[in-house]
Amino acid sequence: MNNILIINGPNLNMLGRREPEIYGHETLQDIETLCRDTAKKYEMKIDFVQSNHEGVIVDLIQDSLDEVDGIIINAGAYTHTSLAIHDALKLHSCPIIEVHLSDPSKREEFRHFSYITPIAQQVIAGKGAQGYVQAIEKIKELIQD
Ligand code: DHK
Repeated sequence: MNNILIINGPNLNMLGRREPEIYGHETLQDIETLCRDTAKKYEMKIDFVQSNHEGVIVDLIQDSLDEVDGIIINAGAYTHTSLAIHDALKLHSCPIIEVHLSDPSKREEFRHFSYITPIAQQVIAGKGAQGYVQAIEKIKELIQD
């Protein structure tokens, strides 16, 4: 069974009450349930994690080396700042999909650059919680190829 790691960065634990007009009304728990239902449908196993701490995310990425078949990451604000997360992801040879609930390219200029994009097979942005479902489907497709 394919094993997918889904990583959520800072402030994503506040979904539901965090700028709902931008991030939607779903909580992170709702998104986790959606991901678990999707993974079950495709007979995949997921680890769904969230951290507000850059080093913890780096540790999670390192610890998953040789353990996962794909990574889905919404690094939150670390998307735009973290060379450390970029470098950790580069250790992996499995497919990596970058997800954002909003579309950072249509927001403030400081959100336009991403350290994740250069190492991601695909970026899914502006699709809300459904973006996570699309990311799981894309990973499935990439693993099969
Ligand atoms: C989430 C965040 O926390 C922001 O810092 C990013 C991203 C966008 C999202 O849309 O999911 O800029």
